[in-house]
This record gives sequence, structure tokens and C-alpha cells, in this order.
Amino acid sequence: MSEATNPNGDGSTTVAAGVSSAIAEPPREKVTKKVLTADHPTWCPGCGDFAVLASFYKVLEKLNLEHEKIVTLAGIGCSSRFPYFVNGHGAHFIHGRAVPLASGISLSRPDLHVFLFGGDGDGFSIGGNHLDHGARKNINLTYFIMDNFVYGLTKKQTSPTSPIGFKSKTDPTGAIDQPVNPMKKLIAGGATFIARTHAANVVHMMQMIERAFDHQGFSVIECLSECVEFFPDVFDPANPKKGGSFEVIDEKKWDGTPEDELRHDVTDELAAYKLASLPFPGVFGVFYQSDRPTKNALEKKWIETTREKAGNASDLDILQKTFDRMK
Ligand SMILES: Cc1ncc(C[n+]2csc(CCOP(=O)(O)OP(=O)(O)O)c2C)c(N)n1
Ligand code: SF4
Ligand SMILES: [Mg+2]
Repeated sequence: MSEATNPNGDGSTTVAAGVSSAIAEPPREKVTKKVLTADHPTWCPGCGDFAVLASFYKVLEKLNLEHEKIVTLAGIGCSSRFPYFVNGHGAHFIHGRAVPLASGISLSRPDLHVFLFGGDGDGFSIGGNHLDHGARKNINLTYFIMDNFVYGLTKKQTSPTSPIGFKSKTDPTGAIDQPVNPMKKLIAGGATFIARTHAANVVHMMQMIERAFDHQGFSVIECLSECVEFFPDVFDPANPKKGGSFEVIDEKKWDGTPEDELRHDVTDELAAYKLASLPFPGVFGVFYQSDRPTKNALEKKWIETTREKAGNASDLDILQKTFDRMK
């Protein structure tokens, strides 16, 4: 999503007519955690989402983006409270509808950095359909899904990623439905950057956020983020501090060595699908990445061509001509 750092797309910046480029801009305030911190997070003590927020602040600090260009959006859920805690443009939207909201913002304001946050219920259940369409259209944004295998905010219902046998208020004798495999869903949906991480591994989480940010297109990170209240310890098998093992995907280096042949090619969809089929807790890192054109780029080109065909008329003239034709 680094397109936003270069609004004109050619290395230039626009100076409004009549405004002298000699006017010195006041020095920019550095984007620090202090500047980025808004409200006090209201998650339960020990909730995995705290680490996600801390990692996000750290990545923003490192990237030192223009503060006014940062947008955080979310649906509904504990994880979706995220925009409240970030001092930037933000919105807490209807449950499951964060992707269309973010898509509109990304398409109409390519100069902004659009970050989307939410939970497994928001993304894979009520918003599952929107996720697929954002992915196939390859909208330029970064979507961070805090997957805790449960509906946290509404106090323990089975979520689309809850494992079979999970006892909840909606499945008191244990869940019987096949859970969604987030990586497989995202690969099939057409997302062009797909990664998986764990909230207990801040360094890895930050690497994934940065790589997702650098990607042009629909970048998604699934992060195992523990709900200590309603599904504690479920991610321990992938947490070395709790006796588990965190296995990172060994990506191809394209160095021509025999060992490189065994490494994962992130552009290989089938190989990504095989990694996604590994039993829980699976592996972590970048599963898939492709450079398919974004809708943002395709739509921009289409608008330019159409405008040219209309003799570079203004929006108002084009609208007027359309109305005139309808008379
Ligand atoms: C249309 C609609 N249906 C249901 C709800 C109730 N609801 C609010 S959050 C939520 C689930 C949130 O789960 P998840 O996205 O996994 O977030 P978490 O709280 O676990 O972080 C539900 C069912 C709602 N707010 N709106
Ligand atoms: S209920 Fe679970 S997900 Fe929600 S804040 Fe508490 S620990 Fe986090
Ligand atoms: Mg959840």
C-alpha cells in the first residue's frame, strides 16, 4: 500500500495554483507511540489484542508516516475496538461491513494508508462475503484479522474458526461444524498478500505488518490472538514460552542452492494451499504474494481513458451532458 507515499504516482507532489512552493512547511511532528495513542484500551487484562496494538504503534513509529494520512477502520467485536485506541482518522463500522467501507476510502483517497482491523467473526462469518470481494478486486489496503477462535465481545459463542468440540453458549455440548481455514479461504478468494502470525511473537507480527504495508493490493494477516476470558491457552501449541513451537515458513531466496529448492515460493498458489493444509498450529509467515494489478490502478486508468474520450471535460460538464442526453 505504499502508493500513498507518492500521491501523484510519479515522484512529484502538487502545489496548488497561486501557492508559492517557497513557503517553508513547519517541521513535522514525529509519529511516536505517544502521538498515536488515543483512548485507553478497554480489553481484558492479558488479551492478545494488546500486543497487536503495541506492534502496530511500533511499525507506524518506524515508518514515520504522515500522521494525517493514517486511517484505521473496523467492524464490531472486541478486536474491532481498535480504531478507538489509535489517534488518526478512524471509524468503527457495522458488524462485518468494514471491508466495503475501507474499499470506498481506499479507492477514493489513494493518498491515505488504509488499515483494517477485526475479528474472526467479523471477517469470516458475517463479513465473509465482503472479504472475498475485497480480495478478488484486490483493493489496496491492509487487513489485520485478530483470530481468537471465539466471539469475544458477545461472551463466548462458537465462531467460524472455533475447532470441532469447542463448548460455547451456542454449542454447549461442543461445536460440530467444520471450521473455516483462513489461509485457504484467502488464497481461494484472491487476496494478493496472505500471512499468518501470533500475538505472542511481537517481532514476527511487526515483520508481517511491515511487509503487508509494503505490498500493493489486498494484504491480509491472520493473527492468533488469545481471548484469555473465553478461550484461554488455545494458542499455546504455537507459543514456545508455553511449551509450543513457532514454526516459520522458510521462504525461497532464489540463490540457486540445492537447499533453496525445498524452500517455499510465495508466488506458488498450490504450495501455499499445501502449507494451509498442515494441522494446527500450522506454520507462520507469508503464505502467498502476487503482483496482480489493484482495482485502484485499474479504475484510475479507466477513469483517465474515459475522461480523455470525453475531451478532458470537467466532472460537472460530463454530468451536464449526461443529463442533456436524458432530456
Ligand atoms: C448485525 C449484527 N449481528 C450480531 C451482532 C452481535 N455481535 C457483535 S460482535 C459479534 C461477534 C464478534 O466476534 P469477533 O469478530 O470474533 O470479535 P471478537 O470479539 O472475538 O474480537 C457479534 C455476533 C451485531 N453487533 N450486529
Ligand atoms: S473478551 Fe476476550 S477478546 Fe474480548 S477483550 Fe476480553 S480477552 Fe480480549
Ligand atoms: Mg473472535
